[in-house]
Order: sequence, then structure tokens, then C-alpha cells
Amino acid sequence: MKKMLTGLQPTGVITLGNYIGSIKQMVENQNKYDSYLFVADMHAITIAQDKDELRSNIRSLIALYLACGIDPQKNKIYIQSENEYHTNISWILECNTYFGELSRMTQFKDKSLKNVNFSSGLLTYPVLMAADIIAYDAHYVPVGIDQKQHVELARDIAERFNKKYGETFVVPAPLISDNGTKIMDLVDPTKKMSKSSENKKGTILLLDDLNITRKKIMGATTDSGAEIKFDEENKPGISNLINIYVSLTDKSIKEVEIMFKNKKYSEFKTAVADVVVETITKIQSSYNKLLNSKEIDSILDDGREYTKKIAKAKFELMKEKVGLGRGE
Ligand code: ATP
Ligand code: LTN
Repeated sequence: MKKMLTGLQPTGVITLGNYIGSIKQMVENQNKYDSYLFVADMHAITIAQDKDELRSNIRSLIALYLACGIDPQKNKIYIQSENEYHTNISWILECNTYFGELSRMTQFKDKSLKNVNFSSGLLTYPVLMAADIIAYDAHYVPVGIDQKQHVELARDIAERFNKKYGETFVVPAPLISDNGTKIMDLVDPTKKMSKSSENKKGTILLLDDLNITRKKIMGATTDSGAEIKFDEENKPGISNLINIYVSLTDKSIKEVEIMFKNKKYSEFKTAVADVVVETITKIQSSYNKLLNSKEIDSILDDGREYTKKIAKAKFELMKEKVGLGRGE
């Protein structure tokens, strides 16, 4: 069975964009692939984090995975920092990755511009991500479009290593859905909806109050004109709402355009708010039951033990190929 793997950073409550771009795809494909889903807490500290908030975000994210429909029988669920082999593997990969390719990554350029004293972890971040993926020989990596470049770098790193040292890794590919690859901010639909965004009105958090969620959607920036038509260039606000609707109902863009032909923007926004509220109501009710349950700890213990064995074996194989240590 082919493997599918992804991780999210515990940098705040996850957004509707995170859900649509990555978690929903994991849920939809969990019967098809051997699935791995983790919390990328080591990635989170590339930017300064508050210690207590980080801890609580980690547990909250695990509870959210389960509440979104991730089945612990079908997924290995684990915390990145509980498995030291990720960083061990990452070091060897770093020594086989060029400074130039890392400094050209779009996310590095954006984030380093925003922070004057950025950490070197921000530069090497995609190598740790490559380690997370190729340690398990994952074939598919469900991500939003903003992470595609990093998965492609993981491909390059895996291919290069295989060529230099002999077949060691499966070469991974990003798994990007047709719609909802990039859910935009509701206030500024030219910007990605992001959990660390400053204007909270533009972002739907999965744990937001339901009335606030509805208000955010009803207040979403729309475009001049009155037609409900998908046109990302000229109608980014409406197109974003169509993307959200399509992703949560499994209707096609064409069907939505026909359903709402000659309808007002406000009617369409109400329909979008209804499906979003319905989705997050379900998630929140199971989240509240799960958060403090013992079940989470036993799932994480199992996930850690299982994944450690796999990543350790890969690290040992890499050491052998590179010539590290004393050998067998
Ligand atoms: P941050 O604001 O901390 O950078 P983020 O909201 O951008 O966080 P990440 O933790 O970096 O989220 O991303 C988790 C996953 O969700 C990734 O696969 C990413 O591609 C996807 N994702 C993030 N934002 C969106 C979005 N607006 N639309 C679709 N997918 C998204
Ligand atoms: N960098 C990703 C999180 C992440 C990840 C991964 C995603 C870390 N390791 C491996 C997929 C596969 C992010 O910021 N969303």
C-alpha cells in the first residue's frame, strides 16, 4: 500500500484553509493509503513561540485532527519532536542540500523579510520537512499550494541522495486537491487565509464562536457587480467563497454557478455560512469531548513507538550509505 503523510504546525488554532487544504484530504484518502499525520512542533519554533501556548496548541491540534475525522486506526498520529530521528536524518540531508536552493524558497524569502533577526532554522526548515517525508518513504503529501515548493524540494533532495548513494528513498509527490488549494483571507482575498494573520476578521478558525463565524462570512469582501461567477482575477472575493462552498459540499463550480444564478450576494453568503457553520459545529462538538481524554495520550504513545522504529531504520541505512559511525 502506498503511503501518504502530512504535518501541520501548532502555531495557533487551525483555519478553514488548513482544514480544506490538508486535513480534509487526509480524511478523504485515509482508506486508500497507509497514512501518517503529525504535529510539526519543531517547525513551529523556527519563529519564536510562547512556551505554554505551544504546549497547549500541540494537544489541541491532535484533538482537532481526530475531531475532523482522522481515524486513529487508519493513521499513525504523532508529535515530530518525540521522534529524534527526524532531526538526525535532517542533518545528513542538510549536508546534501545547497545553501542556494534553500535561500531561493519563497516562504524563506517572505518570512526572513518580515523578521529582522530570523533564525537559521527558518532557512533549513524545508530540509527538516524533507526528512519528515522521506524518512517514511511517503509517496503522497497532501498540502495547500503554498507548501508545494517545499515538497518539490523534498523530491530533489531524495533524488539527489538516491543518485549519489544508491536507492534509499521513495521520491514523494505533493497531493493537491482541485479546489481549495488556497483559501484566501475573507477581508483581503488576494492574501492567503492564515492562522497567524493579524486581522482575525479575514480568518475562520475551526474553534471560532459560530455566530462570529457567520458574521465573518456575511462581512466577507465581495466585488462590484452582482453575478455569482468564478473568476479569480476579477472577482477574487466571490471566487474564494465559491471555492469554500465547493470544497465543503462536493458540488462543482459549474453547479454552484447554476444554483445561484440571478441570486443576490447576500443569499449566496448565507448558503456559504450555513455549510461552514455546519462543518465546524460537528468538529467542535467532538473536539470538546476529546481534548482532555486519555485516548489522545495512548494514540500518541503508539504513534511515537511505531514511527520511531521506521525512522531509526532509515537513519541507520543512511549512516551505512554515507559511512558514518563504525558500521555493522
Ligand atoms: P502560519 O500562519 O503559521 O504560517 P498557516 O495557516 O499558513 O500557518 P501551516 O501550518 O503553514 O498554516 O499549513 C498547514 C497546511 O495547511 C499546509 O499544508 C498548508 O499548505 C495548508 N494551508 C495553509 N493555509 C491554507 C489556505 N489558506 N488554503 C489552503 N491550504 C492552506
Ligand atoms: N511545513 C509545513 C508543515 C510540515 C509538513 C511536513 C507538511 C512539516 N513537515 C512534512 C507535509 C510534510 C507547514 O508549514 N505547513
